[in-house]
Amino acid sequence: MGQALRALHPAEPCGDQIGCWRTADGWRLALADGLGHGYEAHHAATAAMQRLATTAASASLASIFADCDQQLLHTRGVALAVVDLSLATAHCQHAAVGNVRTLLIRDGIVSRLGSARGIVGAGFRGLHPECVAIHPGDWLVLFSDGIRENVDIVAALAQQTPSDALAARLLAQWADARDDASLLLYRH
Ligand SMILES: [Mn+2]
Repeated sequence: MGQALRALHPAEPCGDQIGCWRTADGWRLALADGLGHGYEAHHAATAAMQRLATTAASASLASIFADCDQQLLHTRGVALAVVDLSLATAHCQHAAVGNVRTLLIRDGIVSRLGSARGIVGAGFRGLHPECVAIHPGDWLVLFSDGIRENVDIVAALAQQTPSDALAARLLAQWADARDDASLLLYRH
């Protein structure tokens, strides 16, 4: 596991937030991008993480997203991706709303998991939770739209193991100069 956040303006809190929690049989990973940047974005993203931290891992992603949508009604709202990984079944459940990315990288092949249209906290449509198998050596890579779309993630992760230092180094290379940025790396 590795993670990094970078606020657009060093004097402001980061409007992107990452969560990693150990669950009964695996991990919950989440990345939220509060709309815009600065204090209001930070507040919304932090509220999403607090909600996810206290929601049972057994709850379905559909109910978790519906709950977060209600809880964030009075915030700016967030784009949000959540992965619930079961080590027992070697599968993960994934769902996302808005402009955040989740990639599954296997043997150098990138699969992009789906994200519904909308904003958590202001409504969304077409949430599509997916269940995908995870194999030894697979990477899950979550990042916000503060990272440029055209970066060569496969090459950057070759021969690497995930760490906060690696995430920080890649974020420094890839972060856009116009937004907060965040990157979460997991290797199975
Ligand atoms: Mn953003």
